Amino acid sequence: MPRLVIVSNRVADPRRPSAGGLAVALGDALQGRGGLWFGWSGHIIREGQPVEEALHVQQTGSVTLATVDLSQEEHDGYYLGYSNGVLWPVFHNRLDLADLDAGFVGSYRRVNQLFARQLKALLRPDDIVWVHDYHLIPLALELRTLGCAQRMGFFLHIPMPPPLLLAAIPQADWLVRALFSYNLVGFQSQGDLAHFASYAEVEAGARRLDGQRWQAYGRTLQAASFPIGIDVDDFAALTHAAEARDMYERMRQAYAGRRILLGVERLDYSKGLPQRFKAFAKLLKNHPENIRSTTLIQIVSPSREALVSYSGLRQELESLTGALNGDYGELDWVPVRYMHRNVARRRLPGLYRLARVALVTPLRDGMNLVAKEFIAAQDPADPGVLVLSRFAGAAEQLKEALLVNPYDTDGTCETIQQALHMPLTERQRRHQKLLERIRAQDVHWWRRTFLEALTATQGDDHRVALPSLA
Ligand code: ADQ
Repeated sequence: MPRLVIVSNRVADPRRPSAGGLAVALGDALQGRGGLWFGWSGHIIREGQPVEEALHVQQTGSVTLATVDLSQEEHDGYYLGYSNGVLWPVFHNRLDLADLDAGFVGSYRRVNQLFARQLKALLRPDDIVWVHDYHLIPLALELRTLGCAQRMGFFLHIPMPPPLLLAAIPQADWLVRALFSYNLVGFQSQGDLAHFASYAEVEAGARRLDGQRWQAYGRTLQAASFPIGIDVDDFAALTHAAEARDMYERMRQAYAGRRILLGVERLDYSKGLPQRFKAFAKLLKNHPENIRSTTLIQIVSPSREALVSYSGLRQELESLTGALNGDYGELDWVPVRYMHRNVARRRLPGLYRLARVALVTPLRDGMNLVAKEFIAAQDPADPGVLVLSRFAGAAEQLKEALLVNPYDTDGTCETIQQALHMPLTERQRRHQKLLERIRAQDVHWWRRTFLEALTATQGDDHRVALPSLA
């Protein structure tokens, strides 16, 4: 079996207890066949440090972890500037937040070239290369330019925007050309695939060969949807372990007799947090029986705080929390418990299990794994209800959730009320179906089907001319 090479912006040591489901699943694949995981170390090069010191290679069992340091300028332009200041907002439909003309693309391209040079030296001819996410769209293009002919696949973890939104990025054509340097491109949903196909055909003149293959720029590309999942059994086991049970018991006592609405996510404007708080305020106003009997627990993990759009959001949430608690709070009850920090991964399932309703209401999301973790952590005899945004990739699969439009605060408020009062038999029926769905397409299924499809892609002339940067 050929060696597997995974490339992602950050490299996780899969054996660390803090590693999430994705790191563990990718780590399993690497352990199983031997492999290399390559990415940014998370460190910035010290001033005056020689560049050749910036590659770190570490062997753990049959897996090699290779990481590269970046300079401050590279990090700011590639990571904060282009990846998170241009691609992230546009791909999440937030053109208004995108810094389109700040010139970050130069650093983005230089870091992808640096990764390509460093990685090329470590590659073997029959390796299979699997690149992850928007930070590294042009990596295959840069590797091909250096003469690398290995089979290469790319998975986009975030949504693909509609063609006319993508077209607003001055380098949109270059990005799509770069995708054609891969043999296989995977998206989270059919909707994302349709957006890509439409851009490729209408804007880039690609010819569709069949349901999954397109021809453009002298290359043939296969593209399909591979919805990512979680390790359901592992998450269910975590739910029954000591830390999660302890969390469940402590919270059950602290919130005795109250129904919990729960939100858990990174602090990000794509997650629809202000809209959620407003829907909750409406719930208290329009359905006052929830006063004193219902609490919203919102846990937000710190994220990308160097960007203004993120620090502004933090202030907005703190102000909404203050207003809600000031308007509705009682001496012995606060409507919103807001926490800006991480919860230990092993304790999180206890919180999911306690919640009567999970609010997963992003304005846009590639998939959303919190929705799937919530389902896996429920007691099948007395399960909670999932309120899910129709704009999360997960909504394509999780049809038995209560789907909402998070921009519609009245509609979301009424759906939360419905979730809080859903009869037990309906909760059980919906949960059983949702559990079947996340089991059928779990993270192992995702990894297997992607790698099988990549391995089966037809050979192509892997050397493409470097398209000029628009
Ligand atoms: P994210 O945007 O980070 O991922 P998500 O899929 O929800 O979003 O994954 C978040 C993970 O972090 C979950 O495992 C969750 O448990 C954990 N987490 C979040 N907040 C936490 C907190 N406060 N404390 C502890 N843990 C917390 C991107 C895309 C998604 C896509 C994934 C995977 O944006 O759409 O589903 O990649 O492809």
